[in-house]
Amino acid sequence: MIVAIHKNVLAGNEATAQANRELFRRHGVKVLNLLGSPGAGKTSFLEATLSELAAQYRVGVIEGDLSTALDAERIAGLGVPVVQINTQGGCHLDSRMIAAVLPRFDLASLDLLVIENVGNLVCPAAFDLGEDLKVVVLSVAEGGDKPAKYPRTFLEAEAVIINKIDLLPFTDVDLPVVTAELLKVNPRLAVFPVSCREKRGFEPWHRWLEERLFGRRGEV
Ligand SMILES: Nc1nc2c(ncn2[C@@H]2O[C@H](COP(=O)(O)OP(=O)(O)OP(=O)(O)O)[C@@H](O)[C@H]2O)c(=O)[nH]1
Ligand SMILES: [Mg+2]
Repeated sequence: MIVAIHKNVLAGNEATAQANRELFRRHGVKVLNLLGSPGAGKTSFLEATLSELAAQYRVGVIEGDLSTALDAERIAGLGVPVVQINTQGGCHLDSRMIAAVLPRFDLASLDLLVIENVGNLVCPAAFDLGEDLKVVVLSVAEGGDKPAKYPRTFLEAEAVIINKIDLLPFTDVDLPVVTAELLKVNPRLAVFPVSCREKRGFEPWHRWLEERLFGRRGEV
């Protein structure tokens, strides 16, 4: 019984995700779904990425959180159009929440829409939003066992950002080991170690993203 209800929820989600995807395709908007644990550095990573990308591409952002507009306020500070969704306790965004806020964007004037999902390594991976790709932010402060313990999220993703590498000396995480763990779970992953705090490691990520979404090589 419970399993059947769960399936219905996902089936309903999938239909709206497809409608979102078709809308994005019609307007030529690429969509990135950003996942990761609470505090992994998703918003910090987005701020650092946007400070480069927003000069070249027209970007919009949807922020997902249980409550507050704190992340949206940070993104708005960059002059990027942003809408905050509060899930009122819900542990993930779903495609209907996204569909409900899309009229607040002029999609025709966007190249890229980034959706920062609710901080959670489990639930968001099960809900297609209509995005082109999922990227996970994993911080070294979380420990190196997270890929093995939460495989679904890493299986769904195309890239993983290993954030907070400035903190490596204070953790027991070894960068080559955690990278190998990630690739054991999903050999297709592109892996980018960065420090948002020290603003390093971003260039390969920017080049990869541009190539993946816009099919071009070059500086972003
Ligand atoms: N040392 C260090 N701290 C970082 C780095 N990136 C982010 N932080 C800090 O980590 C904390 C959480 O960062 P956020 O960007 O808010 O994380 P988040 O994943 O968006 O958090 P939620 O949206 O609440 O899930 C903040 O105090 C950041 O300043 C980093 O590269 N190094
Ligand atoms: Mg955030």
